[in-house]
Amino acid sequence: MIWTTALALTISFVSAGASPPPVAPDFAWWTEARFGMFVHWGLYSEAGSVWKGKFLPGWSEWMLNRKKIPPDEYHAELTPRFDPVDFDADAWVRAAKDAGMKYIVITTKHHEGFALWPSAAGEQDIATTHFGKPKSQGGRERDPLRELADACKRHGIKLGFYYSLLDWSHPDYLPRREWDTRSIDGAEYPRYTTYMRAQVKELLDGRYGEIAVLWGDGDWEHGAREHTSDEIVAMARALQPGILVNDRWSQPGDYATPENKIPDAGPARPWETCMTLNNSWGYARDDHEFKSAAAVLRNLADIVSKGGNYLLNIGPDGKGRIDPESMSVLSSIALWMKTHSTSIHGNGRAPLPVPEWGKWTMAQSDEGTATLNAHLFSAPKGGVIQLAGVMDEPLSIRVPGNEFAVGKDSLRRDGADLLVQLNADALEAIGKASTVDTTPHAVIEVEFASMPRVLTAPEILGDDSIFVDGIVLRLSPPPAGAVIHVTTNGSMPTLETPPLVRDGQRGYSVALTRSATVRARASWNGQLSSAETTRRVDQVELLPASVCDALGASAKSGLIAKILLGEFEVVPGSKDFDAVIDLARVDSIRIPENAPLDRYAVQIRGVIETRLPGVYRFEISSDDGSELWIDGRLVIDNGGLHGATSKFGDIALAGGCHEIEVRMFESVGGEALSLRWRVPFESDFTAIPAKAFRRSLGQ
Ligand code: JFZ
Repeated sequence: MIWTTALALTISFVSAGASPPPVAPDFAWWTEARFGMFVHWGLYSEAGSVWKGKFLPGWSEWMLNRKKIPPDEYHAELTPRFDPVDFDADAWVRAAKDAGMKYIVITTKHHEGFALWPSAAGEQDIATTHFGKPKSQGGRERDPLRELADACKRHGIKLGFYYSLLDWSHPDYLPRREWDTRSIDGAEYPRYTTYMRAQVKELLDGRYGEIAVLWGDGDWEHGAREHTSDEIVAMARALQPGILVNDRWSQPGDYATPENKIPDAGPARPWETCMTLNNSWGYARDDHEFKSAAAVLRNLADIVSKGGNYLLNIGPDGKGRIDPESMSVLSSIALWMKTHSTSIHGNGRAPLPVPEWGKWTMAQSDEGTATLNAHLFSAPKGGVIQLAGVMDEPLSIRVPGNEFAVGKDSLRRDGADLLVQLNADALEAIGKASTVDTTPHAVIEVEFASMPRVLTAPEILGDDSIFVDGIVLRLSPPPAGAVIHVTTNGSMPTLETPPLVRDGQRGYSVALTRSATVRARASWNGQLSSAETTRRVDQVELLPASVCDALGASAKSGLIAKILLGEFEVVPGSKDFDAVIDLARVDSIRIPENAPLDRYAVQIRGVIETRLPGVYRFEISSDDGSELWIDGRLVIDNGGLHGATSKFGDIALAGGCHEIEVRMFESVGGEALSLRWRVPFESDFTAIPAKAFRRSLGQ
């Protein structure tokens, strides 16, 4: 009977409404892909940025906005014209695939409010055009998303959907554009979000098969609360397990989306640069300023060398054709990819400094080999490529697509560095391909039997900068055969600095009991690593605490919140809230329920109780700016106008009660406020329990 009970227990546990755990995003295919095609296609494509006969340079998909066209007039003009009889999904997908693009993200609905598929939720969709109208009504009854989804499946290309939260046409979308004279009577933004959820559900409910990316956009006029972003994203993950959700749903999302720019250093989290091919996302008839294939491929190498993805845009015209200039660029990219795709797909950051002649990328094979790919935008000085700190000999060095390998006779060691002396043939091949902007760059592949040992500056793990009694700094182990040299008086380590001995328990570490400047270098084969690591750590006093029980019975739990209405660009000072008499009580650091949606500032004050003495790390996340003060000291300045941004700060606190004050402001659009802490001797952040907060000492 026990098993029955157990089974019953198991069943009861499972059937107790335990919701399935959210499915983690599937980054494997995306990271391997590195390169995708963005497609902006809608009614704007039929206009081609021409309105009443006049061409408007710039973003054609913004023409309604930039020409201040009443939405009804815009749709009345373009809906009857949109009939992409030349749309050939297989041609689009083949063009992407040949160019080495392994996924396609298409605008299913852009800000104009036109749905590219037959949507039961909406009025402005493909079914209102001749192209999408049912055959019974004389239409062609075609669904572009269906045709594209089928073509992607046939060719093994992943499909993603762009969806705009912003909608210039929907009667319930607010705010209206200022030239839009339609009455707002009866308009309800919450009803618009119901519509939005219904449309996203249509896109992801399986009718188009597997959808690998949900690319949100146009989230800046409202916040996550209003967008019901949590609900939409949860629905997406439930309908499409593994789906990737970007950072434009007024939430951080799964990855960042820098636009038309390549970050100087790749963000730590997954990221994807999206970029136009000319100056417009949507088809723009008279815009002929297309990037060259060489420029695109250098962007691609740059992005991959920083661990990112590249989503390159195509804007098909109103007939469904990819214009000849875009096709020409894609064909040149395809030609380069035939020989060099292995230096892009599955590649990422390489453990080498950025060279002056171009970029390094690196890939590892399933068999364990590792290949360093030198993307040569220009001929290296003296024909020499330096593999800084590479301690192992490569298996081969070759110029893909050329009949010769560069040859290992070209190799020589210079201390801890490997040098590849390119011979005349190699230089000639590279020279032809790399010195002019119109010709795609050359690549040299350096293959190793396994991940090569690289002599780099040891990493000082963690990022602690203050301590009370003592601190142990741990360092990353050196490559096999190398040693670490560490000084704690700020002097530069030399070969004469005694090597750091590995401690059985702590590994490579340095224990400190007073302030110090720690510097570390590695050495091998009598050579020091060119780079070094420096960390300053300061010994500090504990901030004394007030005795909590001095608060007595009057000390109620919770914090006091004040709301100040107004337009801010910086965090207001504490005294700015003195005039506010309405108090709210909150049980944590968050936006009070009674806060308006936009244009306000919040002050939250009270007492926080720390059980243990030691260094506390606080992390505040806010949109827009915020500050954290403890016992009158500024711990975090996360000020300024910005999207949801997190910052952390450290402070040494005695065990007991400390005064805490958080101030933040929200301008318009997204809003966010949260605070968490990492307590002494712990390694992770945790939520601050409500019982740690009390009203201020004075109340
Ligand atoms: C948005 C759209 O408005 C545009 O039409 C296009 O679809 C592009 C991919 O996305 O443009 C943006 C969105 C966000 C920023 C800049 C342009 N931003 O956050 O800086």
